[in-house]
Amino acid sequence: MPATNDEVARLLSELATLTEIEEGDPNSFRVRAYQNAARAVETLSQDVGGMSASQLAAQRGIGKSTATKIRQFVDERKIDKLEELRAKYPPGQRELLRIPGIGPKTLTLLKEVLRVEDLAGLREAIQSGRLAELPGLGEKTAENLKDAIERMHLQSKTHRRPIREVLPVAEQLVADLESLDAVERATYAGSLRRFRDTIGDVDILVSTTDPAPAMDLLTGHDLAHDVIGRGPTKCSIVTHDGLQVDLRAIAPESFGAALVYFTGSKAHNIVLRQRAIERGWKLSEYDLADAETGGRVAGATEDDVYDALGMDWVTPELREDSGEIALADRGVDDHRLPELVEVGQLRGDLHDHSTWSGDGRSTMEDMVAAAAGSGYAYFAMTDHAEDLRINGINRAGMLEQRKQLRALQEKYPDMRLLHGSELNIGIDGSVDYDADFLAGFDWCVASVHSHFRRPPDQQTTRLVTAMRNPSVHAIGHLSGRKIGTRPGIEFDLDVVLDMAIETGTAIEINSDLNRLDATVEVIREGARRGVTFVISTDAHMVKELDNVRNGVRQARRGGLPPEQVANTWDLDRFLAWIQQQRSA
Ligand code: DGT
Ligand code: CA
Ligand code: CA
Ligand code: ZN
Repeated sequence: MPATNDEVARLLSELATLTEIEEGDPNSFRVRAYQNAARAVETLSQDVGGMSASQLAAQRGIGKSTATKIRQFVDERKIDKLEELRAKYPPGQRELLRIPGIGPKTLTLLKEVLRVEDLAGLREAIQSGRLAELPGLGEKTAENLKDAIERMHLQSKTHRRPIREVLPVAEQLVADLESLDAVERATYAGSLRRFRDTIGDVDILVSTTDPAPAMDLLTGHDLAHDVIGRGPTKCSIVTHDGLQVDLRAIAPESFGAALVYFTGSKAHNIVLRQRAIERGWKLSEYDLADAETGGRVAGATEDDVYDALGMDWVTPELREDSGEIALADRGVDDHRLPELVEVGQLRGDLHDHSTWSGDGRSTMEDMVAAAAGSGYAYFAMTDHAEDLRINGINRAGMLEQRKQLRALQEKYPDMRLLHGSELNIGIDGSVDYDADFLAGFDWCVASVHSHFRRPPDQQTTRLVTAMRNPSVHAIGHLSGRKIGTRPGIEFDLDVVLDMAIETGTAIEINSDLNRLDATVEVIREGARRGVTFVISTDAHMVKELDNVRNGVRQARRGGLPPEQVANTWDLDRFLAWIQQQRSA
């Protein structure tokens, strides 16, 4: 398995995190060097696997010593320094860093003075009052930590982590397993396949008649910190940062039944099993079979299983027992699962950044070229507006960017380039620039980037005011949440969705895995009321244009049909809709 750039970037980030713990200083030279290198590798257009140490070191952001480490990983699939740090800071201890208020310094203090090396130890130290006695901590800090632990649900054994941290790992393991000759098919199941915001553990299934190579691969994988169980057809590992991965080998004739079983949800499965019983059958992870004779009814594919149960196949994103069963049931009159939006239906991306705003990582030219490569019919460049202090573009900058984008348009006769901006919704609902200047943009997304902790009625007014602005075509990442780290703003959903319909403003489904915003609840309700959505990437570099597949899965969880996604519309209809919004 050749090392991929993403994989190397992740290892370098891990190295940065561990070095930060080791040195107790986020600004240490080494920490910065690893972070810069991770970013450089992420945006590299060549494969690191084919580059020599000196070629690597010649890249901006990659130093000589880091280049050597990357080469070592490419050649040996390990980095000595990383192994050393991983051994020193096991998953239980690293987990403590997730708790707001615990940085590298406190972590070291906890370990050296109190011998606290995991969550259980920390809770004990808070409980017994030992923590409050630590120099520089005190009662107040102990109380805050206790609160933080509760708020993050870290107190339960089933501590969940944001999908952002899990999906890339699962995708890599699945790709590695799939590359084995003995494996016919590998896929992840469970909550990840249902695309939940947070994930307990990863469940991977492989279809094979020869399980050993797959078991060997996972238990010996360089992501595995510890093997917590291994049998002939089943094994479990814990990764270096504490994520559990379960692997099950399934005989091909049972693969469909196993996929249904392990995808869940539990609630969805219970209803399926009930339907099987009503028919005199038994549904298990092996097959759907006659309850008396054991004769097999179905099992090889999910389609077969649902079909035998008198149902249409249900997309994994909907398997939550929240109405999908009745919609899939062929025994119900007028049953019909909604037609759900698919990646291939999207004709444009409407929220994209470039190096024109400070946090963009690819040039406008590269972003546009990549979008054209995806076959899009339209593409909006929406760099940050001036009110965003660190990153925003002032008027002169915007006009210059517009000029350059118009010039670029000539190279792309088949893709309409829209000059836009991501505006900032101020505390009172106002946005950047003035009405005249705003009218010069082709397309604007407006988003909340500040003041997250105001009362709901104030946030509702804020959103409604922004929607009334004729230059605002869509509201970006509606809640502003960051999954697992920042709760979103609270607002009155009824009022906001009514206003979306009244003003014709679209609600964005942001494809960034950190965000996945609008939330499923918003999409579900918006789909029901006929609100128009857009699915956008909010890409800050070329690679992130691919994130659209995540936004689509989020939309599918909310049951959203393509008709209600404005960027599935053809160019003419899309442009006519923008015009209409302006004049409304
Ligand atoms: P998670 O890991 O907590 O994010 O959520 P899931 O849904 O991945 O749950 P997990 O890992 O416990 O189990 C994976 C799937 O396996 C689950 O969605 C349904 C199925 N499953 C697990 N345990 C049971 C069970 O006791 N009964 C039934 N019917 N299904 C189960
Ligand atoms: Ca799971
Ligand atoms: Ca599991
Ligand atoms: Zn953005």
